[in-house]
Amino acid sequence: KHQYNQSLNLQHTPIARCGGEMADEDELKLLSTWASPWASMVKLALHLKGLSYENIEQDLNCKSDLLLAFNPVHKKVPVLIHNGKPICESVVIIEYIDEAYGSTSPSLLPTDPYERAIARFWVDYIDHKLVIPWKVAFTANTEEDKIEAIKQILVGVNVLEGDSQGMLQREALLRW
Ligand SMILES: N[C@@H](CCC(=O)N[C@@H](CS)C(=O)NCC(=O)O)C(=O)O
Repeated sequence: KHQYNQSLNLQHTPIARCGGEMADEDELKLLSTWASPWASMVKLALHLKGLSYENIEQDLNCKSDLLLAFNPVHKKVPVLIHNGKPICESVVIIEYIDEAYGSTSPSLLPTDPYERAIARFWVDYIDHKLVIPWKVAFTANTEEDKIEAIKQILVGVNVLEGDSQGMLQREALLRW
């Protein structure tokens, strides 16, 4: 086992036990900015999972070596650093912490595969139809671009609310 770990340079790496518990020291650092909705989603997930972490605020106008080293592909926040290993992209991070800390905290995703697929569908929907247009509106250079992005958000919200109304009605009908 020792030789195997040495060949993979795993001798100092904490081992993820089955069920997701982490052995030895367990350190979580988050590269984020206060204004990032994607970083806020990760912070919310960390809080829901009851995990403590060190937040390292980033200046996106002058990106740190840490951010460039840990997210060389996109150079964006959020980045979670778990025991020195980076995980990028908010949804990937959230699913990672849900799996890595599966047995020690409440699950964020449903256990049923179909329900998981539905949850992922709405996560993707919110990202593309609400959060991305919100960022466009926030950073738009012209009033027209801003108005166009806000219109897209309103359409997205209507679909979301319409569906939740529909689901509530279906639930009520089923109970009746
Ligand atoms: N798809 C990414 C989006 C992350 C993102 O766009 N982050 C912005 C801050 S809100 C960023 O770091 N921007 C820096 C840049 O674009 O150079 C995720 O879900 O994590």
